[in-house]
Amino acid sequence: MVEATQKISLPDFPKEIQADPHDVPYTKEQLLKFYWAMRLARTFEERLATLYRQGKILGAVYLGMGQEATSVGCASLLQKGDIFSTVARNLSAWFYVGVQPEHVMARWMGKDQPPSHGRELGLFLADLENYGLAPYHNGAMGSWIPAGAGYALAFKMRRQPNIYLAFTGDGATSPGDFYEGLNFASIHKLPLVIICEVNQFAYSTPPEKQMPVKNVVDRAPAFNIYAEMAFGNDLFTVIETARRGIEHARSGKGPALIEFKTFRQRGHGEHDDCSYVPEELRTFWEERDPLVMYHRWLLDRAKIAADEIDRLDEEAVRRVDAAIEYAESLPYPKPETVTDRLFAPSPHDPRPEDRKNLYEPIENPAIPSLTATRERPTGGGHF
Ligand SMILES: Cc1ncc(C[n+]2csc(CCOP(=O)(O)OP(=O)(O)O)c2C)c(N)n1
Ligand SMILES: [Mg+2]
Repeated sequence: MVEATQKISLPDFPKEIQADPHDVPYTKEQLLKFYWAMRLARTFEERLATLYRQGKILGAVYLGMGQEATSVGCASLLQKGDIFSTVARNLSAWFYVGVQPEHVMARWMGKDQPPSHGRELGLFLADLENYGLAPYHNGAMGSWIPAGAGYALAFKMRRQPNIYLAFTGDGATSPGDFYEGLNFASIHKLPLVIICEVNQFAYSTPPEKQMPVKNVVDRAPAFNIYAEMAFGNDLFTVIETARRGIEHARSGKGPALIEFKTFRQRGHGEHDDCSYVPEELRTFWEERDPLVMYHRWLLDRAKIAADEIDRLDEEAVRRVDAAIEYAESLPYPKPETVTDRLFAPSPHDPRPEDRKNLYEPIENPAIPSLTATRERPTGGGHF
């Protein structure tokens, strides 16, 4: 842990978005679409934090507040057929591509809804068919990098002009999967783009305690790949930086590692009080809140009328209210379906008529059934 009194060095990032509105190639509708995804995610997560404290969420809650510009900027560059995977901090990317808040809220509440039917909460959205989001692999940090290399290999073998974009954290650049995945992707020149959000912590560990190099891009020479680093809270800096990496990968030149410096405004999860975050660091980054910076840029530089933006703010509150109402109205999955869709049929499965004779019913199960969650004020474990 960093001692609160320790002297910290802060980067030289501006408090304002730099782009000149005349140089930005977007219509007003597009500018407001960026804002909407960021705003909706922020409002959603603020409410989610409250719902967690009210015991209405099953399991732990992980939020991406403060990292919305990286998510939205990168998601805006995806093309049809591209696949991306997210970890805990990319809700605004999901909203940008059209995921509905009702759907995400129902997942956090563990309700009986496709595709997971309460099996996996809101942390990892997996919906390949509708949104091009990869089916989530597992919770092992960095596992999405070799898995992403596999998707990218499939694109290459099929001569499909698509990329696999994996959002990842700074902590996830230390486990072995990161090295194996990027090594393989580089050798085969695969269209894999890693967006690494350096949000200053992995749990409570700052980068200097888990990396022998200063920046994640310093790891890139080991793979001989394209790498670039930029400020992650300026939406247009994100878009321009990520665009170069994505074009590199899409044009068949091999993987790209893009590092964005940003800040995790909340704890690792909502169970974490962040007492290890030095005040000076928090203040520095909160003065560079990506949503606030973009809001100011829209008003002051792009001259968007305040009431147009206010309307979106109000609409976000309404959408989140509706999402909560919808999610609360759904049932929990039935306990007897607990193993449904978990196992593929096997030729060695017992015949249905033999099944009941194999095991005695369990009288006092060690793991309470899903119905018992009602008695638990807060659920689940943390990881
Ligand atoms: C291989 C492995 N080791 C440890 C963990 C436990 N774990 C989950 S998230 C996390 C920290 C992730 O930090 P980072 O990659 O920086 O992402 P962030 O949470 O900051 O977005 C750890 C250590 C894990 N899931 N997998
Ligand atoms: Mg991190």
